[in-house]
Amino acid sequence: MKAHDGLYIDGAWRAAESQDVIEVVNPVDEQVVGRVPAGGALDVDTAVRAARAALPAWAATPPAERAARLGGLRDVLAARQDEIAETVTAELGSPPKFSQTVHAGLPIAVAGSYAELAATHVFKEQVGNSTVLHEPVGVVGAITPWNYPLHQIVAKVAPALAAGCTVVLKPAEDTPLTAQLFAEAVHEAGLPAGVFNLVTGLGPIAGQALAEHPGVDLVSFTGSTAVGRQIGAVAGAAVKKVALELGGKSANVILPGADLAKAVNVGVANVMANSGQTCSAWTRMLVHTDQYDEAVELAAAAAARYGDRIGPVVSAKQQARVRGYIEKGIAEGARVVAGGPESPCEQGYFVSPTVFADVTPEMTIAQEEIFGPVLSVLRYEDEEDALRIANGTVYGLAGAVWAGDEADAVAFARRMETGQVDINGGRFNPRAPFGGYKQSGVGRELGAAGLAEYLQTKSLQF
Ligand code: TXE
Repeated sequence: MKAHDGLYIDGAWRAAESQDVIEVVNPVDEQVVGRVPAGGALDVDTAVRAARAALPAWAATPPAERAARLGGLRDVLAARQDEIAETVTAELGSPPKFSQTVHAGLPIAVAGSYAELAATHVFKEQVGNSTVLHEPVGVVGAITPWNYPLHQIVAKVAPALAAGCTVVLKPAEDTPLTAQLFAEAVHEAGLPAGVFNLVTGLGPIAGQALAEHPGVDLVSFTGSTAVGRQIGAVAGAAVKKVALELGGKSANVILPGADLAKAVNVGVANVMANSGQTCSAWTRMLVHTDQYDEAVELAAAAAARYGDRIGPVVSAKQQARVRGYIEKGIAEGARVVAGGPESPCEQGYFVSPTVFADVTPEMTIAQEEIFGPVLSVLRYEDEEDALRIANGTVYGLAGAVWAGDEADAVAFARRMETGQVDINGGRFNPRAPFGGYKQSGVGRELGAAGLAEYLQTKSLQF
């Protein structure tokens, strides 16, 4: 696997000040697939200075031209789709087909959507005697996780560039090779030097230095709620803008009258996708008590069919974490009906697709984000009970409602405290706003709402 031994700063690959190195491990065979620099505070400072220097010219570039550059970036990503998929598979361990369609396909669509939005967005409007200008926020510090390595990057960098901001990216230490490939694509697309900069490194070192840097105007973070809280505190103290996309514990609510088999099968597929490492995954399935036993049986059968078709989780640390949650579920009295804590393979960070029955709302596995292929099936007595359970966590990222009558599903969805809800299956829309209620985050990504995060407003009165 190709790996650069430098950082991409001011339009070129440069040696890091820091001598530290990150070894990238393939989660399937535990072999090292690349080594990248672990940048330090000095490297972050160099990158932020480059982004600041590039800001005035990029902010003043007409939106149509920024749109054209983003279109070029989309085309380079599309031309390199196979390479992206291979890189993600090498460092995340995801099955090749999933890497191709989702890990590579989705960010290409998102980059394309921002090429269009940059061209059509209203950056200047007249309100009575005022001209209202929507101006770039400035230098963006983007900190991304490993679960969707390229999507998480593009969902921040594309709208930031569309808005006229410049960016320093600190990607997850588990998946820096995809980030390097993205930097290559930015270069190939001919974006001006300094508009996008990449500092690979560790969270508490490079990530923290970026969040704290006074030259950063906005920190956009996706990751754990614990780190999000720290970054929010740092940003709050400095009165700088912050966008946080954090964890979830989403409910898949199956109302009586829904197509039960379809709702359960799609629900299991949703949790198992990407080995459960999706913040919006429907990790709690809520079923009416009359249909509970049938649903559990269907879910266990569906999970068993997944068997060897899901990839590993990202790291030994994540595998241990997920295993800990499965053991905790058993200890608290939930019943394993598929999978369990034992790894199905001798080598690699694999976790068996696991389904728990007899889960009650207050159990740890029904409250905390597991981030592995683990589904909890809960029972409810009536719709009010279902709503109370669905809304009964600190999170509010996503969810699903299934009903015989779509209007019933919509009525229920409107009462859910969550940022997005799929109705009778739904289909992911890369242009619809994505983000959380409650402790799932602050701000939105994707579409026009995602672009708005990177703009600030100025009014001129006449
Ligand atoms: O996350 P971290 P981890 C959740 C999920 C998972 C758990 C832990 O539940 O099991 O978080 O994953 C950087 N200052 N999600 O440990 O640590 C880090 O380098 C600045 C949900 O991987 O939050 C990486 O780039 N940055 C999620 C990014 O933060 C810091 C996706 C995320 O890592 C930092 C991933 C610090 N002090 C995990 N410490 C989602 N919402 O999609 C770490 N980082």
